[in-house]
Amino acid sequence: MQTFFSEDHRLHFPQGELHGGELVTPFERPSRVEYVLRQLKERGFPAVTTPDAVDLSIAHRVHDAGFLNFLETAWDEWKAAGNAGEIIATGFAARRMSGAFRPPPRDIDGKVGYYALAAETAITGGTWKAACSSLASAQSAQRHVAAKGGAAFALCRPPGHHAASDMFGGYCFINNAAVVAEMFRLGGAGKVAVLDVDFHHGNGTQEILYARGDVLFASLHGHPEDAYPYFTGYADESGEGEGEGATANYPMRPGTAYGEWSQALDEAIARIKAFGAEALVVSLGVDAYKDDPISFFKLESEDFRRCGNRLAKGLGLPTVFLMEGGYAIEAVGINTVNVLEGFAEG
Ligand code: SP5
Ligand code: ZN
Repeated sequence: MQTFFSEDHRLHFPQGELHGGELVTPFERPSRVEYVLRQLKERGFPAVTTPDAVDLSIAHRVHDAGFLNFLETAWDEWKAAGNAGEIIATGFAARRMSGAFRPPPRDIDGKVGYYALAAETAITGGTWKAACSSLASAQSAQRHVAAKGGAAFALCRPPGHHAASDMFGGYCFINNAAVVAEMFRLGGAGKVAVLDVDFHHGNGTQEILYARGDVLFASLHGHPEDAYPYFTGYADESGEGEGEGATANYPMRPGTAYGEWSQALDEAIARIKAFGAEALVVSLGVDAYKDDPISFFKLESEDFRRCGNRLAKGLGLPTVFLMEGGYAIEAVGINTVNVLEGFAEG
C-alpha cells in the first residue's frame, strides 16, 4: 500500500495547548508521524510519496470562503495587532449571542473566536501551509486510488475531522475526509462513505455532509456526554433533508473495549454496504487505544489489525485512509500500521 506524506507538516507545531488550565506541549505534535513512518519502513511498506500540489478549489466546495481566507491570513493579522503569543481563541459566539447570525467581526480576536470551536488548538505562522500540505497528501492518495483502485494511506498532519465548514479546532483546520469524499463524487462515484474510527466524534465531517444523501457519514466515538467534542455525535443525529438517514453515530461509554466497539464497527459496515457506497474514506484515528492519554476506550494494538481486516473483508471498496488522531505516541505507529496491514491481509 502506497503512503502519501509531506514534510511540511512540521510547519505546524504550536508550543502550547490549553489543557487542564495549563499551557502544555500539544498532544498533536510533529513526532507522532515519525512513529508511523518507522513502522511503515520496518514492515516493508513502499517508501512514502511526496504529494502533488494542493488543489484548494475542492476545499472551497466544502468550506466557507471567509473561513479559508481567515486561516490563510490570521497569523499576519494577529502579529500586526501586536500579539506576542500564538493564536488562541478566547471570545466565542456562545449560546444566545446569535453567533450564527452575526458576521465575522473585523477585529482579529473576534474573528478567531468566530471561527474557532474550541480553545485548545493554537494557530501559528506555519499552520496554513501545513494544513494545505496535509490536504495535498489526502488528495494525492485519492487520485492514486481513483486511478489504480485498491487502497492508499495519507499520513496527514494536522488532522481534519473536527474542522467544520467554517470552524477550526480539535487540532484540525481543513477537513481532509470531506474533500476526499467530494473528489470521489466528482470522479464519478455515485455514492461514497466516510467511516470515522477516531475516538472523537467527527463533528466537522458530519456537519459538512449532514444534508447530503450521496455521502454516508458513520462514526464510532466516545459518548458526547463524556467526551470531546461534547455537543455532537448522539445516536439520534441521522442527517437532514436529502441527507436524512445518511449519518450514523455510534457513541460509546468510558471503558469500551473491542467486543462492543467491533459490534458498532460491524453495524457501520452493514450500513455502508446497504447504502451502496462505491468508495470508502476512513478517518483513521488510533486514539481508541487503551493507553491514549486523552481518550477512554480500551482497544489493544492487535484490535487495530482486526479492524483493518474487517474493513477489507466486509467492504472490499476502493479505500483512502486518512490519518486523524492518536496520542499514545510510541503506539501510534504500531496501531496505525496494524490497521493498514490488517486491511492488506483481508
Ligand atoms: C483529531 C483529534 O483526535 N482531536 C482531538 C482533540 C481533543 N481536544 C481536546 C481534548 C480535551 C480532552 N480532555 C481529556 C481529559 C482526560 N482526562
Ligand atoms: Zn481523536
